[in-house]
Amino acid sequence: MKKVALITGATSGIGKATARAFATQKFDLILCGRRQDALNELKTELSKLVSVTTLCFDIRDKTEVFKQIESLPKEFRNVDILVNNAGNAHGLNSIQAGNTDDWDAMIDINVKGLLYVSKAIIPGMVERKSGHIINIGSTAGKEVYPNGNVYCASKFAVDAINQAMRIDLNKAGIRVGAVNPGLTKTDFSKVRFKGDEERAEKVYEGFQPLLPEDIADIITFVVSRPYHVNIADLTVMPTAQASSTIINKD
Ligand code: 8X3
Repeated sequence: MKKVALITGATSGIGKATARAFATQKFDLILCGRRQDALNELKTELSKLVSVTTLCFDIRDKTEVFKQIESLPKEFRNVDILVNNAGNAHGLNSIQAGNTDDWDAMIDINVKGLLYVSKAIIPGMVERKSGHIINIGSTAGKEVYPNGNVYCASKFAVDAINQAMRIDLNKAGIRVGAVNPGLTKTDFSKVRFKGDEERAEKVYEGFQPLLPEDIADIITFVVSRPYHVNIADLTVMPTAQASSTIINKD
């Protein structure tokens, strides 16, 4: 049977790679993001393989999240797979030097935005007693590292929400699991360092980081297990990474 997948943060990085991987699995796609032009571009590419619709909104905007998801055309309303991917880091400063706007952005996007989207999708899954939620966490949600403070806190929250969803949705028969990537070469560090490409590049120098396609491949594996198999929590790092602070660089 045809499956419908909704991916947040679908216009770049892990979200975009996951959209491409899901299209090869013949999942119909709801691509969510903040840039309509980038959404349109990906829609044009993937429409050759599957049915695609786009929703352009900022997951920080609670009203907009519900409005957009409620506006889905009938054939996309029954979401089988929700990939809570949208999230980012802003700044890498000590707690005493942290910028409160950065803190707001990380909590609003990584935690509250994830909750709003989930809240809009979960009732349908509960009604149908079927669905799969993949929460994209991070190694930063398993281990706090220097200057990671609020970003780590937001990803620890994702870890807690992932566990909580699994408990609360247990009776509804819904699969819930997290994929927690370590260092992955996306725009993540460019966003964290506010467009400073040189500094961002340095994060991934001297070793082979994960690529978004590596994570997309794993997400595809997770969602394609038989329905009685729920991969609850999966952490993946580059071979060169042993922890958030131990990286084998040339
Ligand atoms: C991305 C991994 O180590 O840059 O969430 O925080 S890390």
